[in-house]
Amino acid sequence: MLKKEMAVVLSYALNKGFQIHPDALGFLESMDVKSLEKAIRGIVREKTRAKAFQISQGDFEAYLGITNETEVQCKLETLSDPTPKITSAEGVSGYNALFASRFKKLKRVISDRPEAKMLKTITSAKTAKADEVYICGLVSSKNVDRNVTKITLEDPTGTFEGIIFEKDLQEKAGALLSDQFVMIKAITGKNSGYIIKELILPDIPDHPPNRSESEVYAVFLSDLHIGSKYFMEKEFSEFVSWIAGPHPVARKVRFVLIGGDVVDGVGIYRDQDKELVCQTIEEQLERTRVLLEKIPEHIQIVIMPGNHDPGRRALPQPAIPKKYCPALWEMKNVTMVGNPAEVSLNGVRVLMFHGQSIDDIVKTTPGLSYDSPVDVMRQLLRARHLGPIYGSQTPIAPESEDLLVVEEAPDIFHVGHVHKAELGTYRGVLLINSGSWQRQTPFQASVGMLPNPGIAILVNLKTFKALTENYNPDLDNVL
Ligand code: D5M
Ligand code: FE
Ligand code: ZN
Repeated sequence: MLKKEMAVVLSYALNKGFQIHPDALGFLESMDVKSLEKAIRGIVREKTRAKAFQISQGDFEAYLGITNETEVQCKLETLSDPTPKITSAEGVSGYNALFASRFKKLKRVISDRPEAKMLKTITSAKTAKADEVYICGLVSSKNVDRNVTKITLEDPTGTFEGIIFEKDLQEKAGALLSDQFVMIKAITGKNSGYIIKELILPDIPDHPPNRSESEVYAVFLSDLHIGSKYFMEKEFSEFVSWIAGPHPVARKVRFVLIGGDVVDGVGIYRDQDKELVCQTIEEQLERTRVLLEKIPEHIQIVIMPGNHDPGRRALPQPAIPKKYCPALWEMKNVTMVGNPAEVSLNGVRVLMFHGQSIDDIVKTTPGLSYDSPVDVMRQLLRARHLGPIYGSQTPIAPESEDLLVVEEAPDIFHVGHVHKAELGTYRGVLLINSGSWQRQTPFQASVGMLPNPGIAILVNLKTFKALTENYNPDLDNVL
C-alpha cells in the first residue's frame, strides 16, 4: 500500500483522537487498503469502548487473529553440507577414488535388502560358475543392438557383461544412467555368457514423513537470477512484502529456502554482460541482501548455490564464499550451505539440490523431459544419487568421497535449475521443483524452453499440504 493511501485510512482513527504507535507502520504498509479500512474501524470501535486511545501493531494482530510468534517452534539444523569437506584442488586423485566411494556407500545402502545376502563380487561370481548370481556395480556401458540390450558393470574386483532379452527388462535398462549403481540377478546362458533376469535399483523405502509439531510454513524458491535484466524484481519484492504481511499463512512462515542460481553471475555464458543490470558478483549479491532483508528476522533463510553462483562450477559446490558478500553471511537469520545440502526444519528433513544433472539425464533417458522435472527427481531418488553421469555436461569434481550419494531418504526433495515450478510425491517424499523468478531469456526462447516464473511454493510442515502464491503476470501460466 502506498504511504498516501495509508495516511488517508489512518486519518479515520486520528480524527477520533487516536494515536498510531510507530511500530505498526511497517506492518500496515504490507496490508491492502480494504483490509486496513476494515481493521481500523473495528479496532477504533473496540478501543473507544475501552477508552484506550493508542493503536499498536499488537492491536492489529489481535484483530486479525494472528498468534504470538514466540510460541511457535522454529528450529533449523544443517544435517549435511559439503562445504567443509570439499578439497581445494580439482582432479587430485581422478575418478577412481570417487567411484570407489560411490560403490561402497551404495552397497551399504542396499545391505538390508533380502537379495543383498546373496551378493558376490564380480570376480568371485565369475569363478564360482554358479547357475544364478547376484552382483552389484556401476554401469560402465549400455548398448541396444538388434532387440537385445547389453550391459557392462564394474565393481572394485572386475568387469561383468550381461545380456537382456526380455522386453520389460530392456525398458527398465533403458532408464539406467551411466555410472549409476545397480544390483542384478543373472543366470549363465548356453555359451557361458550371462543373461540378466533382474535389475534392482537402490531406491528409497516408502516412509511416512517426519512432521513439524507447530503449524509453520516453509517457502521454496530458486533461480532468482538477481542481476539479470530478466529477474522479476517487482514481482519478487511483492512476494517478499506478502511474506512480511498480515496474511494468515504468511504469518506462519518460519523458513525460506533458496535452491541456487541466487544471482545471474558474471561470465557464465557468452555475451552475458549485455543481459545484466549488475555487472559484478558483489553488486548482485548486495542487491540480494537488500531484497532478503525485507523478510522478517524471525524467518530463517537458507541459501544454497547453483551453476550461476560464485564458488566453483563442479559438483558438489561449496557455499557462496563470504568474500563476495560478507554482509549477507553476517545476517542473523541467514544460513549459507553448499550444493547439495540437507537441512532439518522442525525435524522435517529437506534435501536441497540445485539440479544441474537434470540436463544430462533428460538428454540420455527416453521418456524424460524438461516439462516434468519431478519425473527426473524420482529417477534420482531411485538411483540414490544426485549426479550419476560422470564426464558429461555437468562437471563433477573427483572428490575422494562421493558427496552426491543420497545416504538417507529425505521428507522433502527440493530442486530448481529447470525454471519450471512443479510438485509431486514419491514413496512418501514431497517433490518440489521451485521454478524461477526470471522471465524467459532469449536463450531459453531460442531452444523452446517455456519457464513458469513467479510462482512461490509453500509447504505446511505439520500437514504437508503444499500451496502456491502466484506472481506470474501471465495468468495462463499457473502451476
Ligand atoms: O538453466 C536454466 C535452464 O536452461 C536449465 O533447464 C538448463 C537450460 N540450459 C541452460 N544452459 C543451457 C545450454 N547451454 N544448453 C541447453 N540447455 C541449457 P540455468 O542454470 O538457469 O542457466
Ligand atoms: Fe537457473
Ligand atoms: Zn541453474
